[in-house]
Amino acid sequence: MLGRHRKEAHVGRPPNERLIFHIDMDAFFASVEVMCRPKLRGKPVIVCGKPTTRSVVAAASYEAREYGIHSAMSSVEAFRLCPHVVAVEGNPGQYIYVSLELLRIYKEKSTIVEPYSIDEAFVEMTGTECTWENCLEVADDIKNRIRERFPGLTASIGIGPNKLVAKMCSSLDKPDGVSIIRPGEFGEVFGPRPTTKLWGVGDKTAVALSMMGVNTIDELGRHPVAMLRCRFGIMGEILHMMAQGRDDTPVTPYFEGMPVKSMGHEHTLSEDTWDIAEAERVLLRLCDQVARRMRKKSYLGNVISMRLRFADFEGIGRQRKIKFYTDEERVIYRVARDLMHRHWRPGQAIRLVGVNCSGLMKIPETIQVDLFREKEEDSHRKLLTAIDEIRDKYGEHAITRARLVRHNKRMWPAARRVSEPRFLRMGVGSGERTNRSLMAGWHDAAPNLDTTPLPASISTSPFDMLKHQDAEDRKRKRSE
Ligand code: TTP
Ligand code: MG
Ligand code: MG
Repeated sequence: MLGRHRKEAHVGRPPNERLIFHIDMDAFFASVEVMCRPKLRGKPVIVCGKPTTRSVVAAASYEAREYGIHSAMSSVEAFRLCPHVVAVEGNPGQYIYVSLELLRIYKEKSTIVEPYSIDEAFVEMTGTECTWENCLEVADDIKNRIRERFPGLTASIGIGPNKLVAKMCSSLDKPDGVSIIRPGEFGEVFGPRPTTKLWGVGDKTAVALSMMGVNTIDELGRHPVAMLRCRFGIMGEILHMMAQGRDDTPVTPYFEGMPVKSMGHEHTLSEDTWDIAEAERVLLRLCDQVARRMRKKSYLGNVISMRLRFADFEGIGRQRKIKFYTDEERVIYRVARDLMHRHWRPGQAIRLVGVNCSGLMKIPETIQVDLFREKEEDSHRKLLTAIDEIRDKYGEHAITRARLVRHNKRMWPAARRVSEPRFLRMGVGSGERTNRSLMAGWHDAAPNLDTTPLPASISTSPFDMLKHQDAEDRKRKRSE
């Protein structure tokens, strides 16, 4: 009844029965890294935050798992189990990019897509062209689209009449499998399994259940609900329902309400200026505000627009699509500044400067959790988080860029400057040291760290992409 081979038609089900896919990528971080470094294909690979002696395995390729390596194990233990395992440092920006692109692929099949974690999503197929009869073909099509977009990436798909069943089903045939549990089949498949296999049941609950004589999912589903309620409160009722494969929670798309299309700021200068450096400073401040708003609202964008209005009230607006999503002012600024330099002509007095970011994607909370856990490793990200926190606490003007502080050397002696990016603290605590240590960098490489540069064609961290884009711009300029 399970497995990718089952093609028999589903008969006799009410047409309005729910049909839900749960899609989980296989060895997600490790597979993305292998995709970027094809020579690692077929090798045991682990992805660590930073491959120091204290780091932990975030993801292990299926080849590494054959040695007993798994997520959350220390990298020291992983090297002990498999001395030739290749450790790769994680690239959070890359995983988020792939994750958001995967959601786009799923959205081609249904408008109702709920991201559940950085590599998982529920897709509500009820009411779409996907039916119990053709769901295997639809699942194969999704897998093919993923492979076409990201060579080498595979997903495992669980198909069921609700989220619980679909979720539990997707892990039955990993990697690269499709499993179906039709209405009424849950007990047959999961009934004999221990209660810990029920989604959300941890060791503690399993022990408490075991003390009541409940060891399997089947036993839990048949246990008097009143006794479960008495022991676990409302959770007891939910456990009882779950053990019978019942779940009526909706697939909740991460976008509720009207989607925000863009975020931008404009500023009319107090006096028109012919000085492009002055306009740049205004632009930088605007980029800072836009990026801050995007981070606050959990948006990433990939279309950056710049607008200028001149003293004669004529104006220009130019935009550029970049190849990755960002919420960082340094990226927005570099693109907007380049647009400004390309389209402003000396002699044009600038009256207004504006910047806007569109092509927005909401970062689902579930992804964000992973994002920031990983991104804490990234010093610039840490700095942005610190700055956001300072502004949340002390107001928007508590901290600014050195460039935006007008030539007041007495106020900002050299000893107090932080190298790059040049943020200066203003009037709060003793954060300079914090910033310095965030900038300190990291040098403790593990022996098997793979340092092959990523091919330019692969979307990677925003800055590699930006370099790539700059190179393309230079090429274009030369040919113009
Ligand atoms: P998972 O989907 O749990 O694992 P996976 O995709 O690596 O492997 P599987 O084929 O079994 O699904 O998690 C997705 C990613 O989340 C994973 O690649 C790395 C990250 N992660 C961590 O950073 N820490 C963890 O403890 C776990 C479990 C995952
Ligand atoms: Mg996974
Ligand atoms: Mg997962």
